[in-house]
Amino acid sequence: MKLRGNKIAEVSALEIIDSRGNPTLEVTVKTDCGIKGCAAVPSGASTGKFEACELRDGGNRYMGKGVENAVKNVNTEIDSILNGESVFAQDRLDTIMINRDGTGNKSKLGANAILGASLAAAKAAAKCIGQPLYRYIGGITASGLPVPMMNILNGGAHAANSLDVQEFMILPMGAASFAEGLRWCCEVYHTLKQVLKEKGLSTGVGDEGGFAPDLKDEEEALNVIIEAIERAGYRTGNGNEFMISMDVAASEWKNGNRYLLPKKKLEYTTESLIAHWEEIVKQYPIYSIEDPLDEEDWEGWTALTEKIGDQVILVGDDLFVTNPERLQHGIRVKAANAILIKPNQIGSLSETAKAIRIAKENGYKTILSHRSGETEDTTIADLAVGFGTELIKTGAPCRGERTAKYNRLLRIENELYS
Ligand code: 2PG
Ligand code: MG
Repeated sequence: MKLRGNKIAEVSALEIIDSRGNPTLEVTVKTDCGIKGCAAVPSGASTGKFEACELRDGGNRYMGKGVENAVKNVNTEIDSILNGESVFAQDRLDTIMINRDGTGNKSKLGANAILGASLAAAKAAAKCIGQPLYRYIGGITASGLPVPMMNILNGGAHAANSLDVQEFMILPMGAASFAEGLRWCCEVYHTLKQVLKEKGLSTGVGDEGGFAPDLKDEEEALNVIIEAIERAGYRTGNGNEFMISMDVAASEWKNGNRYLLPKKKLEYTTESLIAHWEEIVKQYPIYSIEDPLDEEDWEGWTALTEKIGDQVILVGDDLFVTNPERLQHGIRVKAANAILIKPNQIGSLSETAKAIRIAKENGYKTILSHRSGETEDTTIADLAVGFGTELIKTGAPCRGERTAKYNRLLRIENELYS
């Protein structure tokens, strides 16, 4: 069967701004019958060393962060090499762009340029068959909603406060539906605001919409979160309504062969940091810890996974950077038991799909994730449902670029089950 209008007629890009006021790309793929797919590319702050290259212009414009060169690469090279190709041939489209780029990290065309075109092509393909993106990606298997890992306290590189751990998240594990879980989380978020106010602490928010008060350390942060959960009428712990997760982003702490907490100026060795996480897991209802160690500390990761990997989910973000090869290495050395999936870390939809497939085949949990710099684009909500990732990390119920994803998931759930 020949599908009408599935050939790419034009790929174009526009420089837009993200939630931190930095420029990024919005890419549009137009087919020969005028169907358009459009995707905007997010951007991280605590980026992994092994991520694909986000092409930035340098110079004075936008403090060096302009993406005019990446836009030009889309409008010229990518437009010409994808012209006439089918939007349904996702693997082929991505391979054509990767080969033309020719570098190991997409630094010539820019991973931001390639990913934008890759996602926009998939969105155009979905439109060509009159289906939402999650259905195009997942077919009949796209049937479950991810559990939200809702960020409610920000620290680290995402906030100008005293907390060294980057993110504290709540997980409504006991909820019967996505909508119910989201409601519980919002109730806890509001209650936390009240708790912080009563303690005379700031209720200003960080980059991902979580509050950013000056708290002493992660223990104090976990205590105020538990207080908020209980005051909102819920319980924490296995089998109860809520569990808690942290993203340490420990690569930001690495200093030579030690860990130095940049704000508290506390120092750890790999061994003492492992002992610290063992203690935290013993004392608190922790579901997962993301990047508890540095992205190059493979031996530490293996030791930590061996010690507490049967009690807690250990998530590799900067460690794996959504890269199938780094994930395969991690599986071989038994490092971590979950992977954070950020399409812009690797720079194409096909490679993102491959990382998810490998993770699932090896029993690693998968978490679709936003970046700290986001736009109103909601593609990751559809990817989470389409690929069937167990979890999604997309910030607080605050700031439009975060709520856009939650609202998209509510609409998908409504479409599937109402
Ligand atoms: C992370 C992300 C998203 P950034 O570390 O997991 O929360 O942050 O986009 O700054 O890398
Ligand atoms: Mg992270």
